[in-house]
Amino acid sequence: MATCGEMLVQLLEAYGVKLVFGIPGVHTVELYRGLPKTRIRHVTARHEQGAGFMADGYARVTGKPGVCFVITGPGMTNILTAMGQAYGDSVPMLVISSVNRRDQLGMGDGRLHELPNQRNVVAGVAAFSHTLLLADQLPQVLARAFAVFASARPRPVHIEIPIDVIAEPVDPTIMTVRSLPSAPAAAPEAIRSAVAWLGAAKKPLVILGGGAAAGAAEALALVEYLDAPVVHTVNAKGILPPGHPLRAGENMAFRPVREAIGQADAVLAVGTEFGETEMYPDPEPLVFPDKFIRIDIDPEQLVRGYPASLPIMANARLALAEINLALGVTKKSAPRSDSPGAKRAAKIRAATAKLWRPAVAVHRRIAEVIQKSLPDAILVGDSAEPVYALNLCFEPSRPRSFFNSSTGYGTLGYGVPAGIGAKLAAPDRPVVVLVGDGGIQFTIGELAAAVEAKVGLIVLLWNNDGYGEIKTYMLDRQIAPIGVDIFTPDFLAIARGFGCQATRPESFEKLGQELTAANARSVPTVIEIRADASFLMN
Ligand SMILES: Cc1ncc(C[n+]2csc(CCOP(=O)(O)OP(=O)(O)O)c2C)c(N)n1
Ligand SMILES: [Mg+2]
Repeated sequence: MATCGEMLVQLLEAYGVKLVFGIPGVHTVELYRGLPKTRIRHVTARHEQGAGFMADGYARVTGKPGVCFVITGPGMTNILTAMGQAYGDSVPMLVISSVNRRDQLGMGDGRLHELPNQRNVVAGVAAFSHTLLLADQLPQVLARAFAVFASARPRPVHIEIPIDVIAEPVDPTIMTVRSLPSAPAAAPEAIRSAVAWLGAAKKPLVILGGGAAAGAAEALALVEYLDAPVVHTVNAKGILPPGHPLRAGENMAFRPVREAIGQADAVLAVGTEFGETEMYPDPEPLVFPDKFIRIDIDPEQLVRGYPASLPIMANARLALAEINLALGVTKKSAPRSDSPGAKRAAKIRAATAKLWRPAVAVHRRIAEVIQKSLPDAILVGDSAEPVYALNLCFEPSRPRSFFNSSTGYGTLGYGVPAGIGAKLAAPDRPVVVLVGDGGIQFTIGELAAAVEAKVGLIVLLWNNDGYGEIKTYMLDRQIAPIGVDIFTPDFLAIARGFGCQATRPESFEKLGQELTAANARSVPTVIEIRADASFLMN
């Protein structure tokens, strides 16, 4: 007879799970007992928050849920921040934790790792949080989790298993995977209305959000057919290939973008919640035309914030494919730079670029070196100056290749561990982490996890000796900059101590060489750029 814990890992494998991120403890060892009988690889983090961010990075690159094993109590509270980031950015994640024995739940006896009402603590950052009270219920509860990942708004799911239940023998014949529902398609009448509006529009505009990445090819074909300028969020980057003439730009805080939205005669927004960080730091309200179509998998999202005049509840790919079919969009029409839509897009782009802060230019040059040395790189960012700059201008080679924690929940400490997850998801692609000296200190221990997992991650560390963004914010508001000029350690020595390669290039040319060399290694490389380096000033 197998135990509940052993069956759990077998079921995970049957659902396609290849990697689990975690830190074992006496409360979760029974989850590990069965692992050697599967092909699931366990990647050990140095802090549960790191495990959660790794799962997040893995999920954003693959579109599949990242899975974590954590202990009751501190393991669970440690991973909450990562779940918060994944919740905010609609990332699929499965967190399996232990919890105290059933007969001890809620008793407050001071048991090891006891966290009163653990499930309630987690519920706010999860699609659902479930306590498995009977081992036989495992197949149903796991199927519920994978049903969310298959066909609902992606979000973290938490399943906690009492330590007596994990060790219980179960009947293997009932431990089976269930057929999962397919993603929802749109109502035919909604598609007909959308087609009528879009087909008749003279000045359409399309806003793409992270949810549209699921239908990237369909979205690209549609905007080219419509000749519609495209505004996209950070998580939609890459849906339009680099240099695409219809790219109008990002960040809806900029007046030229806002005006273009207001002047369009039909707007289609796909898979976006119009989050505040897409309009940061100046979230003036947007004005939409009467013909405002939204496609979203989350019905509530369609009536929040900017409610659509034509709400379409569906998976983005399915809805876009239906619209394309009805409009007769068969294949990609070659993008033309002299079309009316491309001219509108170019105007918005040019007017917006004039409003960027001067600091953007430095980070753009660094990004150019990255793209020249490592053209297909995935850029995983923390929440730091280079990230805000590249959110405005970077054009990755394809979707799911540029993401960071400056969006949504906006935590620090995401970059390094999320980069590890991304590299494990796409081992053949370069992964470059953009992180500041403040953010890296939150999760610097994960460099050890990266060395151990043999991931050739590239960490581009922007060192300005402090919480630069917050210092600027304080100074702009005539607040004395307290708490922002921080002591920063010798990062190169620390990186080497962890077993990483470490270097501080002093020219753009050297930076390019270091990036290329780093990409050939199977150990991580930390490349430090000092914000006051003289080569950046030229
Ligand atoms: C967990 C958490 N604590 C605090 C903040 C507030 N915060 C946002 S950016 C920032 C500065 C980060 O410093 P660093 O990583 O060095 O980036 P820099 O702005 O200097 O480029 C801080 C403290 C946050 N976003 N998340
Ligand atoms: Mg800094």
